[in-house]
Amino acid sequence: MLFYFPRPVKSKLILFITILASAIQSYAENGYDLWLRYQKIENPEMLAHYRETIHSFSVEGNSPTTEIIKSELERGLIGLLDTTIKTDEDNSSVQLKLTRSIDEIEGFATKELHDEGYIIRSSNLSGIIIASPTEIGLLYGTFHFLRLLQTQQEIDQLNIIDNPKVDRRILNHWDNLDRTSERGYAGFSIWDWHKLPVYLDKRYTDYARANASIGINGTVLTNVNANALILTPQYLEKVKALADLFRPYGIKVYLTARFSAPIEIGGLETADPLEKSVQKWWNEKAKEIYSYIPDFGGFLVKANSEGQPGPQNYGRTHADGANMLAEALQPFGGIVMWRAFVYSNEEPVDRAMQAYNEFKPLDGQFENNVIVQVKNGPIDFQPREPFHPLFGAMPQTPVMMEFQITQEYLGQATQMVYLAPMYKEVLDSDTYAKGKGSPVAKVIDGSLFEHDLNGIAGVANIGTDINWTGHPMAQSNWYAFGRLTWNSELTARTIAEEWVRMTFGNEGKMVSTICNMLMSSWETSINYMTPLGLNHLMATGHHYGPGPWVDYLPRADWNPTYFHRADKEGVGFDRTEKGSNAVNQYFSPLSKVFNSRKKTPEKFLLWFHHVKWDDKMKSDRILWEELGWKYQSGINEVRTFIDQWESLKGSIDDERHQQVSMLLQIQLDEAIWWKDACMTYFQTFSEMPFPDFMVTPTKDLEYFKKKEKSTPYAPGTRPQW
Ligand code: GCV
Repeated sequence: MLFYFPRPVKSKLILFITILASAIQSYAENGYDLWLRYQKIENPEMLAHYRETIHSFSVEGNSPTTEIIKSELERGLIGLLDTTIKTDEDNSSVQLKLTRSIDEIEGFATKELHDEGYIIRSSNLSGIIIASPTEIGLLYGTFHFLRLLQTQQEIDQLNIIDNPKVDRRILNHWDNLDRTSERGYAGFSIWDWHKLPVYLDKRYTDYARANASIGINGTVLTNVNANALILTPQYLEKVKALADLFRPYGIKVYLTARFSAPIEIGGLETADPLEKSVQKWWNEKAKEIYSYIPDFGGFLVKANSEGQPGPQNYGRTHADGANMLAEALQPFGGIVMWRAFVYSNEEPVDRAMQAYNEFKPLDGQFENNVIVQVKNGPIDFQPREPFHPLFGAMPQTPVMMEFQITQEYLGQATQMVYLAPMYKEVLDSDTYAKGKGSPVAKVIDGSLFEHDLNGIAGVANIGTDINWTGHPMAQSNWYAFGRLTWNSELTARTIAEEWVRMTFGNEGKMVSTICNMLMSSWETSINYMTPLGLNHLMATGHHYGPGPWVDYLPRADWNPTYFHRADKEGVGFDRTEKGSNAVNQYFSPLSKVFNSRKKTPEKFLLWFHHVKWDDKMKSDRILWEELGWKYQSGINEVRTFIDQWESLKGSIDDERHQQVSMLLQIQLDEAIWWKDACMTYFQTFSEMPFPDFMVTPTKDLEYFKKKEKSTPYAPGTRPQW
């Protein structure tokens, strides 16, 4: 059909199209594209150089994964170079070649490459070559190459060999079947179970693509507080639809297994792992799952923890439970990730010690396809924790890391807190398990105790919000988690810089300003929430805002008062030999360092010591003043973020600039709330005046106690609580 527009209509139409185009332009900056925006290279010389170097590419092979590679390269190169790119099928004159024929690469030994690894080489004669033994490796190499362009790197002398340090790089979604997301702050779960398996939301592909771009190769779709229904045929069909979609991106699907599933969906009377009927049920269930999903990754299990059923309900051990599931999965190559996040109500022992006490004696008793998943610290994803003493303590058992990407205790989706420095602090911590030079990173990549099974999990911060993560800056945590799971040696700053360049652009001042903000944001948040080793001071249930006075919960160790132990004398949990003796769960010399008031780094002081209010700190201030100093510095630092961000107005699209501005204002209000509430509360013990340098709270304690109760609908709350 042909339309004819008279002249004035035509020019109006052109105007309309122009307006529409610019509207689309600003819509495109709503954050949905994450770090894969592929905007045209800003630097004209770089652009010219890249255009000259790459105007055609070829990809060996013809499979769903190679199709993804081709379309990613086309999308990336056309976007970044704003020019036409040829896909050269006959392979003759291409400048960018992707191949699996590694043997042909001169001076290179195939054994240098892991299955998912790749090389990227450039030479004047033959252009650029990306090679890997697998198609997934080629996909990773593709994203790496595009990242080089996105961050405007030189590509003339490339000689990159890149292998993942950890094999299982997994997101854990705490997503429920009703689409709520436990500790999720970015809307609802992206899994639309109701419409699956027929309706495949475009988000699923975009999710897989984003994950592949940072090397994530596994996803646990469901909450560890599990629902057995996910294991029924009706749901397995839905899981299969997702697994089929994720497969060409190298992503395996895993599920959470509710330990009592044989009773709930199997009609058995028991879930006792030593019962033959129960074992048979799981064996058949595993077989059934693999009939839907031949490359199913395995189970993640939370058992006998926070009310979840488990082997101890039948007087059995965690090893008995894990091994039963492991045996069911063994014929198919699946694994069990058994969580060590356990603590008991009946146990009078320091909560920080319970997981170690429970699991260490089980070392060596697990089947070889079981890996114990341990949170980064011994309590529960607090703003800062010393590393979990189980890292290094179970030499005969593979142990994997569980980080939290979603910011349950770290400002949720209203605060900018870049977590890579925290991940790094933990990964780089020396456990001394085999003497000096035994960092956590080496425990979890399997190299310290020579385990082939190894992994890192991160509790996802992804939801239905248009920008995926709620806070635009929280995308950096998803990105950083992926990059560090691939290579724990990258620095937090390097990762921040990559992310900023790809997410906002390459302009120098903007890059350094945002990187500076990100890099100090974690320490800042600790300062205004839980300085000097304090922890778990959050309000109850949703953990949003301060509630250090909470002492009425049914379990002692759910109450903030249990964790800070403030009294007239001082504050902090005595975990020294004279106290709970948790220090002795660490190897020497750490146990000695943590046992000593003087040697313990001040960042962990109140974690390990009960310290007098008037005790002198390194700064020469007394503890009470130091607390005030930290809280006030946190606030001052947020004010600096606001100024820094304001200085970038005009260099970032208005939409995201405004969003972050508004959120920084909320962050400032929340920081002040934290300082005022905590200092007012702790003053009832210290009975000392607020220090001069601290802005005096204008409200009394009753006000803050009421305020804590005024947010019953804060997001992310456990639906059952
Ligand atoms: C999934 C903390 C969280 C819970 C979470 C639990 C866990 O207690 O508040 O929401 O439950 O950790 O990791 O199992």
